Amino acid sequence: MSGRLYYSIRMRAAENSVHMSGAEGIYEKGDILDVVREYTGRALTHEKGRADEIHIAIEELKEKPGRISSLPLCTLNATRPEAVRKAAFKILSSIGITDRAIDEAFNSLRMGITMRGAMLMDIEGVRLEPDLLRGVRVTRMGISKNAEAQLSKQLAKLSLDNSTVKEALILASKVHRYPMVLGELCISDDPNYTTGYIASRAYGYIRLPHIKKKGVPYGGRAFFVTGGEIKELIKYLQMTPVLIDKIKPCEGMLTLKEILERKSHRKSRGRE
Ligand code: WAQ
Ligand code: MG
Repeated sequence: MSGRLYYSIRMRAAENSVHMSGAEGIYEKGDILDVVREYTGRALTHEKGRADEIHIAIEELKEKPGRISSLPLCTLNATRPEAVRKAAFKILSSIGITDRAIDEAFNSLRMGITMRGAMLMDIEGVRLEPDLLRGVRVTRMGISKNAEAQLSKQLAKLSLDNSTVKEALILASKVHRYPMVLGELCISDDPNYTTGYIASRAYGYIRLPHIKKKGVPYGGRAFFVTGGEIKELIKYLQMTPVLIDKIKPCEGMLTLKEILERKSHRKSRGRE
């Protein structure tokens, strides 16, 4: 192992004190100046408006980032919102999450309150995070240059090579490394972005088109967790640096049936 230093660089921008955009990654020392320039540019030219406040944090990591693979990605082939929701239920309940918890997650994400972080929910739908308004922010994750190039190449074939998909996949790949996390439901808070996802180790990252109606300005994330120490989980999500350096396959559209069959294949191969 080399003694290279790594840095977590995080940006958040606001207009009139309202959060507008954010970005983060893990980088080597030689990249810092370029990344700061790129993040600043992003904040100044965001489609939602012009930031009047930009915060950039650069932090030397005291702990070497753990290297992990991305989750495999696919898109559920369904167009009717009702069918998409049903599929999400089927997939999440097959990994042990109760319908009650899934209902609770969907309902909370539709309440119209946008949290900064994610809800933590046990498999019965009971909320576990200490701050119910803020939720838990996942930070200190990134992707190596090589892996990012590979990911871009795979996503480009699916016309999905954009920062929304990449950042969500990177976040989910960190979250689902932790054995206590069984599954996740995510709906964007961007009114024009109607594709969400569910993620799990068992099935990977499954994009859900039409999970919300156009124009809805709120969304959120729910992590379904089981067993173990919540404090340790939160510490991992917030503090443990993780760097993606290997990309699992990114596929196009799959039907619910194909997705459900995948799980048994993965299992019988001893998974991943
Ligand atoms: N940690 C925990 N929760 C977060 C974080 C974070 N770092 N960032 C956002 N959230 C929560 C917060 O409640 C947001 O309102 C909500 O998630 C949605 O965040 O493959 O863009 O950044 O095409 O709007 C899905 C991509 C995009 C699907 C999700 O989420 C695809 C997205 P957003
Ligand atoms: Mg957003």
